[in-house]
Amino acid sequence: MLKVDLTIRNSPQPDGSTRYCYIDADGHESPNLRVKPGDLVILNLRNNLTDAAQAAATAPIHHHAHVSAQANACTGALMTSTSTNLHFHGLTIPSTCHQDDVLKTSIQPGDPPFQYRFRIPANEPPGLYWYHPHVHGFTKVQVLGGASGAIIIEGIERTDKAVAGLPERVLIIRDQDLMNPNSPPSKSEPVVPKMLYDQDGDAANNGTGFGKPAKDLSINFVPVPYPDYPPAAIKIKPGAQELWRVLNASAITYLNLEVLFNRKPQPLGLVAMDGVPLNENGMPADFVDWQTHLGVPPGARVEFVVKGPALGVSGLFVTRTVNTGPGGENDTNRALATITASADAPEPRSVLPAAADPPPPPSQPWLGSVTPVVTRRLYFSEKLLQPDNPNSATEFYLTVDGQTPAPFDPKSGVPNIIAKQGTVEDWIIENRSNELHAFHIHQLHFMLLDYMGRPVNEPFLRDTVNVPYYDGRALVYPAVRLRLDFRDPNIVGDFVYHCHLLEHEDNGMMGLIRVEPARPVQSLNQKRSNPRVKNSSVHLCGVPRPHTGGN
Ligand SMILES: [Cu+2]
Repeated sequence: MLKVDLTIRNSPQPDGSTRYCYIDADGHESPNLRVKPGDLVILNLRNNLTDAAQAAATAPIHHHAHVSAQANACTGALMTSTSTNLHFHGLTIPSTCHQDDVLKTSIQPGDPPFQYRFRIPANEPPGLYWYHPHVHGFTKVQVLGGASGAIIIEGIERTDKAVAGLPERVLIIRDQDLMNPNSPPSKSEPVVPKMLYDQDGDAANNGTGFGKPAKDLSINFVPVPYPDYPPAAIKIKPGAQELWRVLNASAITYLNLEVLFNRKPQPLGLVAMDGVPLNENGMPADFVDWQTHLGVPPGARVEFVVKGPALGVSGLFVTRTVNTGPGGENDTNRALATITASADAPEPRSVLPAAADPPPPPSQPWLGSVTPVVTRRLYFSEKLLQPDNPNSATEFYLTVDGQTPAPFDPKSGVPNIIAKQGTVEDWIIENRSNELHAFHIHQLHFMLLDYMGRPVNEPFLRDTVNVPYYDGRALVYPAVRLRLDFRDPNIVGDFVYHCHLLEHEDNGMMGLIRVEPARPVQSLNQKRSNPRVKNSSVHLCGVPRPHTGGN
């Protein structure tokens, strides 16, 4: 069991921004939560947010309102700039109150600590997950302010022996408003076209990889601010192999990670994506996918093996520019951390066990080999509220083809999609807008089948994926094709899918899905008295977990 008390706090900064943070009972900021499959998590969240002027000023949908401390946090659903809640990104746990509900759960300042209580499924893949607030309309301001933390499901060395015994580092990359917004770019950079700004005041994409970025980045809370990007420092023993577990906890910034030695990109041994080992599908127990760069949308995670430089070799951990499209924000080339080899480098705080039992065999056929019951088409689109004014407010939509585009309405409760537990579906996600978006769905993972109309060889899972922007000329919209896994009994219920650029999500780029039980509840009850039929129900619904209950 993991029991943790977290308080979320915010504090206005001299530059007018507001920082948000989780603090545990011992004063640790945004602690890494480490659990094993099968563990019970009891997390008491206290809301100490104050009405930060900035949060209220940027609130796009709701207005601040007085909320009674007596309101039920499970059903109150009043979401204001000082409300909060938690989403456990990537975990396959129920979307019910006190577990992973974000549709109704809303905790107000002055409420007694709110208890999250859930069991990590026995078959949750080992890897990097994360927690962050998900209050509709206010997610961006809280996450951009710093409210996020890592969840590590232990045991990756059981699934992938290539990482057994390696030291590990958890690196959390967040974004924040620029610390030096008025500075000219560094003189060492190429000259860029005149910077343009979007309606949020963020630097618009200039397509060069240089100039002012929309946001600054930080790595484990060490800021790496524009314009000179003074990097954080990582010390490592010469030539040592380590597992780096990197979370992009940015609100709106895409990453494209590289490790450079003497300016040359080094091989990065990818072993897990979005919390799931690449070899969950039955590939060899020591599988490593060597790459020279790793794209990481906001919300996504990559876990990879890195080899330290030799003594005297200068190492740099960087993110390369991402082309977010003509409507996107400026996402620049920048350093994150120097990597310096040193014989007396301190040991990383955590080392993976050297010897490990293999994990239990998968209880379900591999997702890639299951036939989908339906193919759906969804699309991202945007609409300027004053079409002749490019700086007017924009509505953001994520629409099921055939339905009318509309911003997500938290009060509606009417699902856009109804799926059935026990099945597998293919979804084609199109982008009809001129900026890059990142598709994410709660409670489950998917396989990327096609990217821009071409099949990709990705026999592994993700929970967040980029969907490229439309250039206004191509005959078809850019699209990805995904295979979504609705087989887990834990995911019955209502939950959301959305763009993980949080300003898009807050402004409506989200939809509601209802996953219905494989069998009507009544017939399940009838079958309980008949063991023979119960067995057939087990067969149809996948293998139920021994106990995944919450309260
Ligand atoms: Cu988006």
